[in-house]
Order: sequence, then structure tokens, then C-alpha cells
Amino acid sequence: MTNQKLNTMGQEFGRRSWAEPWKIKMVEPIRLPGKDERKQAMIEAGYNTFLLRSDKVYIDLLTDSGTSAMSDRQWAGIMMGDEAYAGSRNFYNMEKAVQTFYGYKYVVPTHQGRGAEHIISQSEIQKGQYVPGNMYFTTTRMHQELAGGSFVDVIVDRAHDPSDQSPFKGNVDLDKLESLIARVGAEKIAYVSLAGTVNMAGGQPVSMQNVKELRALCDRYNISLYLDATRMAENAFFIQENEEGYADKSIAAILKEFCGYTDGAWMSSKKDHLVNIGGWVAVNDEELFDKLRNIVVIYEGLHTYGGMAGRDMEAIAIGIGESTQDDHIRSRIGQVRYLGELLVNWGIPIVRPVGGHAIFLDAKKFYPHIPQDNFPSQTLAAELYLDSGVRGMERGIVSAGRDPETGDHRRPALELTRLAIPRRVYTQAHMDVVAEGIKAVFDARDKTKGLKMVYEPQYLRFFQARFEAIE
Ligand code: PLI
Repeated sequence: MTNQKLNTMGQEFGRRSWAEPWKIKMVEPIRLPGKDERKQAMIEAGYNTFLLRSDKVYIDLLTDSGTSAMSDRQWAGIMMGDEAYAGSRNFYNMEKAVQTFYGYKYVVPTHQGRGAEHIISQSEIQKGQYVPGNMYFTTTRMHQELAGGSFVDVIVDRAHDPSDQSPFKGNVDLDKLESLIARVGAEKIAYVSLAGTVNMAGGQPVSMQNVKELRALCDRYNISLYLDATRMAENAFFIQENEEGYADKSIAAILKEFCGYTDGAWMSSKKDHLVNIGGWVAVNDEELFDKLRNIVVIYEGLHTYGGMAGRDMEAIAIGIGESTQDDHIRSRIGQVRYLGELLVNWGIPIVRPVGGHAIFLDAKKFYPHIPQDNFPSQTLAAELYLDSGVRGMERGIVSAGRDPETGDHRRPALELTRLAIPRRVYTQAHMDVVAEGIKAVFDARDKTKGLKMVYEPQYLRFFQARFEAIE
């Protein structure tokens, strides 16, 4: 692929000249349920795509988490599982892979990303402290709040504008961070919570320049900097493509350099690492490591398995190597862009530039007549399923939840419907079908009314809330 330059659509996407660096060895049949069956399934699911049974779904773009296809090598690794309770050799293989590719000294395994978020939040946040970060993520903020912290969004303003085509819309606004520090005092900041390819902003990356400057600022105030490394290999691709001085550096080298500016990271291996389950926290500070290694045994499991089977850790160890290969990342992001290009060509509003792991439909522009209180993104996810059996998810007012102080809806500027692309799972033909489904829903947009919420759970409501159609 030629270097992607931004601003005009043709330049943004470049010429598609990649192909997947693998061929298919095993297939899993999928089926498009009939129109009436889909309608019935949607009503039973309360218009929440999380509540659909997966055998009612044709093309499943709910998430790229735990849905990747493993390689023959990973499956071979699964057979090498050492299911010892303590000291499994697979843990040491995983630990070595994390140390080699991410560069941190100490590694604590967890069952998945939120297990890692839980233990780092409990270890590093004191009640009443602030946790500034580059846009919230649902589970990350929840754990920070449960530990007594308050999340403060310090992402650059342009992250909230779906049509702003700057290349690094995941960056931290250093002025915002500095004014928070000036306002509350450095001792009230638990740590800075930095995420690669910011999920809720549309998979937007952070530049190397930004993390360097952030490191310097944190050093000045003696504040720790922790990274959500969940999709950091994908972030490295954007640095390679768009940041001066990195075009000739490998994804692996960029990833390691970036992590080198941080004090530690938590990881949902279910994304970049091409596995179905797993995660970890890794840090450089020995005292913190001791704390994490102690707390993990309460919630996850012994510090050499953290809730995973030995075979899962082996699949991660191998997946880490595969996830940092340049041709893998190029084709992975190339497929996401392919779908984005089809939609942009048809004038369908999406977040641009296209990010790493998903297409985000701009539901505010899609349904300008549906007020945010009638859940435009939730509506769009439901309509897409009804039209073509394609499952996406809401990333707007429902995901944002309620303000714990006031109890009101948080009203995010971005009202998006996410179509996350699992890695190495679907073909270009699937992407064509998805694009045609979105087009059909777009063409029928004027007739679409919103939803009303009829059941709202207390935590992370987007997973289990139920809705009814407004007639
Ligand atoms: O789903 P977990 O518990 O393995 O990981 C939580 C998590 C942490 N950080 C980020 C940036 C995520 O995207 C994330 C999980 N994301 C999901 C499930 C998603 O569908 O995006």
C-alpha cells in the first residue's frame, strides 16, 4: 500500500494493493436468517444487539474482541498447553513474548482486559484521585470509578469531530492535562491513562511525538503514565504510515519504542493478539509488580495463570509475534479501510480517517431527525440487523452511561454505531455485503424512528439494556 495521505477521499484510502498474508484452512458455516426470523429475534433481544443469539446473526461485527481466527501455529500451541496450576511453561513463553515485544520487565496474567483494569485500578488509584485519559473506555472508566477515581477526558478536541481528518485524533491535549494538574495538584492525579487507537473515538491513533511529550510532562510532575495497549500494534501502523521518521521502521520496533515512554500497560489480548481470551498487566516498577502479583490471586488466579488455561497463554505467546508482523497489520487495517471506502463513495457518513479496528457510522448525521434521547446509534445497529443480519453495536449515549454524581445521561458528542472487523475472519465479499446492507438502511433513513429504553441495568448498561421501537 502506498503511503496514506489524508484530506481527499482518494488520497485518504490510497490504492488497495494488499492481500491477506494467509490462506484459509478451515471454515465455519454461517446463515442469513429470514426477514421474519430477524424481526422476531430483534424484538426478543429488546433491540439490543448484545442480546441476540449469535446463530441469528449472519455477519457478526459486534466486536473484534476474542473473535479473531487463530493461525495453525496458534492451534498447534494450544496442543502444547501445560495445565499445571503453578509455573506453567506457557506462562513463561507469554511473559517472554511480552518482555520482547512490549519491553516491560514484569508481567501479571489476567483472564482478559477488564481483569487487568481491575487490578491496576485497585493498586494505583486512591479514593478521590483523578485519572486523566484520552477519552473514556467503558470498562476502563468503570474500574477507575469503582476504585474511587474520577476519569477526566483530556483528548484533543478534534477527536470529537467525525469529519476532522487529522491523522492523530487519539492524542492527549497536553494543555488540558496541565490545567487539570494546576487545578487539582499533581498528588491528586493517580496516573495518566493513555490508550492506543482510541476505541470510542473511532479507533484513532496516538502519535509518537505525543507520547514523548506526555512522558516529559509526567516526569515534570512525577506522575505515572500507563498504557491501554489493547490495540497498540494497530496504533504502530498509523505511526509508520503518517509520522515523519517512521516509514522505514517495523511495526515491532515502533510498538516497543512507544511502550518505552510508558511505565506499564494493561492489555486485552482478545484484540491485537489474535486469541479468543486472555490479558495481562505489565510494569517496570518492582514494588508495583509485587502489589499486582499479590492482588491477582484474589480475583483472577495464581500469578502464573491469572484466570487463563496454559493453552490460552501459549496462543497469546504465539499471537503476540504474529500481531506485530507488518504484512498482517497492513492487511488487517486494509480490510477495514476497504469497507470504509465503499461507504464514503456512497456518501454514507462515517468517522474519518478510518481507524484501526472498525468502521464507525456517524448516527447523528445518518438520522438527524432522531433526538439523542431516542438513541440514534442503537436504532441504526438494530436497523442494520433487521435489513441484512449484520450485527454492530451502539457507541453513543447508551454506552456513555449516566453521570455518577447527577444521575443524568452523559451526552457524548459522538453518537456512533460501530462495525468492528474480527481479524482474519471475513473476506472482501463479506465486506461488500455489509456495505450494501448499510446503503439500504441509509436509503430508508427518513422512515426510521428511534427507540425508547424500557430496561436499564445499573452498570455498563449498553450490554443489557432493552428497548422498544417508537411507532
Ligand atoms: O473485553 P476485555 O475485558 O478483554 O477488555 C476490555 C477493554 C479494554 N480496553 C479497550 C480499549 C477495549 O476495547 C476493551 C474491550 N473492548 C471490547 C470488548 C470491544 O468490543 O471493543
